[in-house]
Amino acid sequence: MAKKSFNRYTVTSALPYANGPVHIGHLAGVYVPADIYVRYLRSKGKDVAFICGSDEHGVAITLKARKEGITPQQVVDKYHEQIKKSFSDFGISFDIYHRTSSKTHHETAADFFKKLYDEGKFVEQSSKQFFDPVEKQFLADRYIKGTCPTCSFPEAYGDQCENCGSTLSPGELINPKSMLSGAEPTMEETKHWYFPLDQYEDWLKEWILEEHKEWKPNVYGQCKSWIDNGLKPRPMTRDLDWGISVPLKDAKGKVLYVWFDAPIGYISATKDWAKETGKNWEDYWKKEDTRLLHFIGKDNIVFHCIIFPALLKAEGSYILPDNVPANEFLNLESNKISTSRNWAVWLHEYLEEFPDKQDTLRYVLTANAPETKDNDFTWKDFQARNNSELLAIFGNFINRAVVLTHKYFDGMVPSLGELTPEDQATIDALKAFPDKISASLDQFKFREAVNHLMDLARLGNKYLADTEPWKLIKTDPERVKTIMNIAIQISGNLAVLSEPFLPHTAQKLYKTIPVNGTKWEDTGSTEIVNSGASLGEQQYLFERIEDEQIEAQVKKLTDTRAKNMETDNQKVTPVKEEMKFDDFMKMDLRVGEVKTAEKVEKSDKLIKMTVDTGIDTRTIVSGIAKHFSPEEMVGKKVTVLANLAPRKIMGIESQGMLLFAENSDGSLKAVNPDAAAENGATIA
Ligand code: B3M
Ligand code: ZN
Repeated sequence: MAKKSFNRYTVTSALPYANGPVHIGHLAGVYVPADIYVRYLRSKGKDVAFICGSDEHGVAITLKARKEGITPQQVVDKYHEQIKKSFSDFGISFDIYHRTSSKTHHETAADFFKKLYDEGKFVEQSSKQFFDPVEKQFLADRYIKGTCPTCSFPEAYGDQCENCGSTLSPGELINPKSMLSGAEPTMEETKHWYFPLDQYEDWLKEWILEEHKEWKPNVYGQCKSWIDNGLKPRPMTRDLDWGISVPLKDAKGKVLYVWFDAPIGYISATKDWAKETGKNWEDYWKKEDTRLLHFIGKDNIVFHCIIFPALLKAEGSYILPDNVPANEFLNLESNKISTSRNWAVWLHEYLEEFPDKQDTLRYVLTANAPETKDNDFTWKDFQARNNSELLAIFGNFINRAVVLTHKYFDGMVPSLGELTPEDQATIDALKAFPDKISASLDQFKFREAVNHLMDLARLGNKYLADTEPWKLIKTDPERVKTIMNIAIQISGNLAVLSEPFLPHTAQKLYKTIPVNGTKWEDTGSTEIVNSGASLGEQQYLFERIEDEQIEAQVKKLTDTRAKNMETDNQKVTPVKEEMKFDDFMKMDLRVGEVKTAEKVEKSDKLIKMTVDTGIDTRTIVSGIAKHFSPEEMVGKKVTVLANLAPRKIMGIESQGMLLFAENSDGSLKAVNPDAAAENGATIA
C-alpha cells in the first residue's frame, strides 16, 4: 500500500482515571513518548491537536469514593486538578486537558450511542446479574466480595483475587457478599445493549492483520491473538449510578460503559479545543488526510485497536487510528508498580524531592522506555544516567563550548576560517543528525532517538578533546576561532533537537545560545548561530545527583516494602479445616518429570504436559502459563498428585495434578523434588 500523506495530526494519549495521582509508569509508557512525538511534529511545522483529559466515570471512581467516604464528583474534582498539574509541571504539552464529566462530553457520547442505537447497531439482551436485595442495586464485579476459590482468601473481589492474583468472575466466589450492604446477592434479570463485535471480525482481520502490519510487534501480536480467539458481543451499558445516562426511555438507572464513553472523550476534547481556538473539530476526526494516533499502555490495546475502531466504523463518519504505538510496562526496582501497595514514584512527590529536575526524569524514562518489553526503573540507573550522561556528556559539552567562547572571545561567536579534514568530518557528522533522529521518531523508537541526541553531544565532546583549543589559544588563536564556531554550531543544534525530549533544558539553552531558528528545518546547519552574535550567560543545565539523595529514595521504598509485608502477613491464606491422617494418606504423591509441554490453544493460563510418573506417562493440564513457558517446564522434576480423579479442562482430560507454591503476590514457584529422586518415588 502506498504511504499516505497527511496534512494534519490528531494525537491522543490515554485518559487517566481521576481516582489517584499519576506516577512514573504513566509518564514512561504514555505521556512522555506522546509529548516527544507531538513536540517533534510541531517543530516540523505540522498541524497537530494533542488531546488528553481525565477519565471520570466507571467503577474505578465509585470505589475510590466509597473508600474515601466522599462523592464520586469530589473524587474526580480532586484528582483531575492534581493530574493536570503534574502533566503541566513535566511539560506534557497537551493542547487541551479535558474531562469526561464535561457537558460537551456527556452530549457527544450520548449522541454517539443514540446514533448507533437508531441504526440498529446494538443487540438488546437480558441476562441474570448479581443484585443487592437490600440496596436494590445491581452490582459491578468489583462490588462483590467473597472467598477465593483458588486460595481461600476471604476478601477476594468479584473480578480478581488480590491475594493470589487469579482473575475471577463473581459467580466463582464462595459465599459472595455485596460490599454495599453485606447482604448475599441475588440474581436478577437486567437488560443491556451489546455491541456485536463478532460481526466486525472479518473487517478487523483485514484492517489490522493485513493493512497494518507496520504496527509495533507487541501491538500487532496482541490484536492477532484477540482476533484469533474469536470476538464476542460486548455490553456497552452498565447498571450503575455514576456515568452518562443511557439516552433511551427504557434504560432507567443505566449508564454507558466507561470504555464506551472514554475514547469518545478524545472527540469531545477536540470539540472544546476547536471552539476555543477557532478550528473545525471535524477536520481532526473526519478527514482522510488527518493522521489519528493513540498513545497508550499495553493494557489498553484491545480497547483502542479493536473495540473503539469497530465503534467508529459502525458510526461511519470517522477516520480510524493509523497507528497505536502502545508501550509495555515499567517496573520499579524489579517489582510491578502498584497504586494500592504504594509501590510507585508519584510525580508530585518527585518534584518536591528533585525540584526543577523534570528533564532528568523525562530523559531517564525515555532512554529506558518499556518500548518492546517491560523494563525496570531503578534509582541507581536514574543517578547514573543523570551524572554520567546528562551531566558528563550533554551538560559538560555545552558548558565547555560556552565558557571557552566567553573566555577567548568575550562571548562573541567567532567566524569560521579555513577547515581542516577533522573540522569537515565533524561538520558532515553534525549534518546527518536531524535525519537520524527523525528516522527513529517516525518509527516511534524513542530510545534510539534520544541516544542519537546524546551522540551529537558526544561528537561535540570528542571534537573539543581532539582539537584542544585550550592549548592552541596560545599558539594559533585563528584556528581556535574556527573550532569554537563549530562547537557553538553543535550547541545550537543540540538546543533545537533536544526540545522534544528535554523541553525545559532547551528553553534554558535558548537563553545562552542565540539560535537563528527553533524549528527542525533550522537544524543540520553550521549557520544556526551567526558569527558575531553574543552568547548569553553561562548556566548549569544539570546538577550532580548525590548518593545520599538516591539512598533516601531507596529507603523510602524499603520502608514501603516492610509495611506491605506486614499487611501481606495478615493476608496469608488461612489454614484450612482440620483433616484426618487417613484422609491425608489417601493422597498418592509421586515424583514425576515433565516430558513435553505445550500451551493450550485459546487459553492464556493453561499448559498441557505429558508427565512421566514412574508408573506411566500421562497428560496433565495446569493453569501455570502466566508463570512458566512450556520450554521451561520440559525436563523439570515435579510433585504429582497421581490419584486425583481425571478432570476435563477445556476439552482435555487431565490425569492428576502438579503441585506449586503460590506466593502472596500471586506468583507461582514449582515444588521440585531433589533431582536425585527417581520418577515414581512416593512422597509422604
Ligand atoms: N482510563 C484506563 C487506564 O487509565 C483508562 C484509559 C482510557 S483511554 C480512553 O488505564
Ligand atoms: Zn486467591
